[in-house]
Amino acid sequence: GEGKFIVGGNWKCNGTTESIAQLISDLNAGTITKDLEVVCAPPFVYLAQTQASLGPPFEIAAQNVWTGAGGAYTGEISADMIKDLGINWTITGHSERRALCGESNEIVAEKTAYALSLGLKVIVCIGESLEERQNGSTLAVCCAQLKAVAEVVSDWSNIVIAYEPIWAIGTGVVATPEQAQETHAGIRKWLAAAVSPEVASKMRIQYGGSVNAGNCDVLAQQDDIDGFLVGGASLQGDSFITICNSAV
Ligand code: G2H
Repeated sequence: GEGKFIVGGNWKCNGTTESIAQLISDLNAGTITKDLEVVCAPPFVYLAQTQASLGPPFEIAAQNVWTGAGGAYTGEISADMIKDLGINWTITGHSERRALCGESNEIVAEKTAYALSLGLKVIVCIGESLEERQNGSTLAVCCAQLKAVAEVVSDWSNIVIAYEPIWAIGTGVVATPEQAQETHAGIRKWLAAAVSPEVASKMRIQYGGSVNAGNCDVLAQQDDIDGFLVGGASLQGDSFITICNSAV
């Protein structure tokens, strides 16, 4: 794609005050040699700590938001609150939330649209299961996930798509560069037809799923890979900095 390379660090449900202080200190001490965007997503309870200590170029994201404004939604966090903190990003639709918390394509789309309506930038996660890949429905699944978004969103300029094949998440089984490139190209082709050629060419599509310091370079060189969403390796400052510096 045409946009600036963008790497996300999805810290998931990990960390303590102490470990996060160490990670932030390691990130701040790291040397980023490339011109890219970097967004770190700590657990909600560590957002304030991260905001107080993580310096540029690192930006901060929430890992999830509620579908709309606040109210009687015990245990939820609204996009309004994220915006109120001065945080500009959220992730939506991570496969762990789709699978473990029952978030449908429609719920993910609603969350995405609401966050965008407040001016947040959104990393929307999509991806297929192993069974879906094996039965040849990878692109159909990814495009159905995006179609739900297209039904409620008209301006895609603040969206980044993270393609994360579920079988590659946290498993150590990374998609091959060819598999990732093929799916990214298919997603971009769908965007061109279903949304517009301009949105398609500008869209940043991140790859996620067992990205690490050793496999990032060859993935980053694929034409349609415009960044990464990194889980496990984002918890180690040196690995995450290496991944950021794979930006092309
Ligand atoms: C995929 C990814 C981050 P990991 O979930 O979103 O995690 O890099 O640990 O596979």
